[in-house]
Amino acid sequence: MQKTTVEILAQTVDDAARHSKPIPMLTAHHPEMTIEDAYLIQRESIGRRLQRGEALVGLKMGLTSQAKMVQMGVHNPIYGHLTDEMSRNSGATLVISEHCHPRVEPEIAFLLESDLKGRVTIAQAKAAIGGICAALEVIDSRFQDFKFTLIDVVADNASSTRYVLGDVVETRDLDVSNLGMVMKVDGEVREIGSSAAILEHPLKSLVALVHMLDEVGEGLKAGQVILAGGATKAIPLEPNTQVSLEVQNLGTVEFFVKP
Ligand code: OOG
Ligand code: MG
Repeated sequence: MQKTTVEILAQTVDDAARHSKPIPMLTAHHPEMTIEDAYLIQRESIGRRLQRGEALVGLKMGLTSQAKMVQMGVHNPIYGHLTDEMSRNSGATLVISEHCHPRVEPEIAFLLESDLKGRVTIAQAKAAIGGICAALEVIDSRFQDFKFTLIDVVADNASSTRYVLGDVVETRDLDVSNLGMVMKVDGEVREIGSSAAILEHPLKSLVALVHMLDEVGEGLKAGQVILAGGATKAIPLEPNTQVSLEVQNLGTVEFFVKP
């Protein structure tokens, strides 16, 4: 794919995000697009955000659980980039009209205290973690009806739009392999899961991310936040509700939803 086409399609997804206006899938008009093209478009669209003054603060894994793969009909893990503009504190209010059709999913986040690059092992990935927290990710596909192919969702920065982190638990010794996760709306249980649903172990998700980045000569940096991926299917945000997630040993994170 030509550089100019990459730039045009990056602008298309970026504009759809900025104006909360869903667009047709990019592959509808560009059936020749490859997954490599899609990641180039993703990086170009993040470049546009950085030019507007946003800062890159981390990365996310997506489609790492069976529940998510089944829900979206896409069966390969992917990654996306996170900027400071997407971050909200626990207790914040999120506004539905700032998005196309936002959904929320329960996650675990890692905060890195050292760089991670290359063909790292699970032990090396674990040693690079300085903190862990419960996280709610709000995703918002820019594609009509929240429907996409693997290539489209990668170009759309893995549907990233907002994420909310709970308090940081500063222990890399915590066993995150099978932590209970309960997501509630207005105090009513909506999704129940385990961190084991995230590629069998959230640390495997972190390792998979580092390996995918290594394929393009990149790596993770100290200070970055990494979302490991949704443990259950995502549910649509409903106006005038409170969404919370409790993760075993990690505490609770919550946000409020306005129309
Ligand atoms: C793609 C993003 C998936 C996750 O945690 O699985 C994702 C989507 O479902 O729109 O963030
Ligand atoms: Mg997610």
